Amino acid sequence: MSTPLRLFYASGACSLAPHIALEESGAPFEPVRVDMASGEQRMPKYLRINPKGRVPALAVDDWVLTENPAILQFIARSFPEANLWPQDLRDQARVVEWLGWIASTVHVAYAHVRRAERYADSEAALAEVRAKGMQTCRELWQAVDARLGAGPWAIGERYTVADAYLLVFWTWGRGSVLGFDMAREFPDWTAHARRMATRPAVQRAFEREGLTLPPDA
Ligand SMILES: N[C@@H](CCC(=O)N[C@@H](CS)C(=O)NCC(=O)O)C(=O)O
Repeated sequence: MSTPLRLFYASGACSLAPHIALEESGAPFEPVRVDMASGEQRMPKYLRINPKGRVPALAVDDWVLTENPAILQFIARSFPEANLWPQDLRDQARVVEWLGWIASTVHVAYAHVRRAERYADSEAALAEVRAKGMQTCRELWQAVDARLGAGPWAIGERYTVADAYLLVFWTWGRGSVLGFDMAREFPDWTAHARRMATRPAVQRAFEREGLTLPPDA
């Protein structure tokens, strides 16, 4: 790939997953920070890049790719020497299963708590959406924890982009929105996060985004 990739990301957002994947790939890339606090993702300049008004977006010249599962697969398969995408067909399907579940179910459950205004209008309905979202998140966090039990990585012995994606939701679990005690409630997921934290690529992405590596304090 001749032109460097540009990754549009926001600190601590789900764009952390492709940020880690790019660091793992060893390929040169330009990280472009989008300031979500000031609503930069909804401003015309960014909407020209991604009309959805969301991060991540990955650009090569004028070609722009959005949606984490697509971006993660694209990065992993563009740089095969980094071994972020398995060869075995069943293993590949398992990675796609994780990416699909995280994007369609885990992330969406979190949005019911963090972005309840997407799903309801009245104060009473918003409170219900948040409460139900919280319950669903706890159930899903338990389900992820249970699936990670065998480890060391999401699909077993091989590290893949699914592991980078999972780390986003571990950090959101410890955050103020969900406020889970990750180490106590989700020990296998926390062991996975700790393994992630030993990887230089993860450390570089966390440092650039100003995030605290697991375990935090
Ligand atoms: N389905 C998208 C979701 C992207 C998404 O919702 N990104 C959030 C950050 S984690 C965002 O940009 N939110 C901005 C907003 O809602 O205004 C993906 O997986 O890439």
